[in-house]
Amino acid sequence: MIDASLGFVMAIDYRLQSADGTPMDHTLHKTIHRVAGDEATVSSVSTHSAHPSPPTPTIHRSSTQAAPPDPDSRIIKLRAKGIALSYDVTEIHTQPGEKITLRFINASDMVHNVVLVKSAGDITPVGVAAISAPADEFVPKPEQGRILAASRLAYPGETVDLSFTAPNVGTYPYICTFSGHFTMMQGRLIVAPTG
Ligand SMILES: [Cu+2]
Repeated sequence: MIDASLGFVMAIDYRLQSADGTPMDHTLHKTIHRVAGDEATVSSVSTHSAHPSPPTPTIHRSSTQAAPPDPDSRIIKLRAKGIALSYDVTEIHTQPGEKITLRFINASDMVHNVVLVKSAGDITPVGVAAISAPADEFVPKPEQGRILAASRLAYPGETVDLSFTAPNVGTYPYICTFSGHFTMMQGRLIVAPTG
């Protein structure tokens, strides 16, 4: 199984057994890929039953290029660093209708994204569903109704732009939906009336 487009390096299957030696009917499957001109990076880890073996989840990169940021938009930079599951900017203030480009600079060692959701109550449903949506870059289609805007995945060293128009007055969380990061990796967009 070699996926050249993802720079596949190697795959390791671990047979798991419990502490008392009882074999478990699961295999931990780890694949290591090389990402765009970079060192090898563990890009997917999954567990699955050995009988029968389902297809290994694979992260697909979007083939369509993101639209360039609106030249009239205000660019706000966000960063992630090291192994911290956090954005360096966790509160952004704006007014309804303002055009905004969140420029996410991934200076960390992990894959992240930025997803703007409609309310605090949407964080968990979107974040949990995202774990099962690696094929959609961790932006779950069944929960689109809770999502206002979503960036593509930013691999370590990448910068991605997310452009949108600020919605009505309110508070809108932004989260990373890459495999389980949503519980910690959060910020909020606060839209207040003009003046
Ligand atoms: Cu993340």
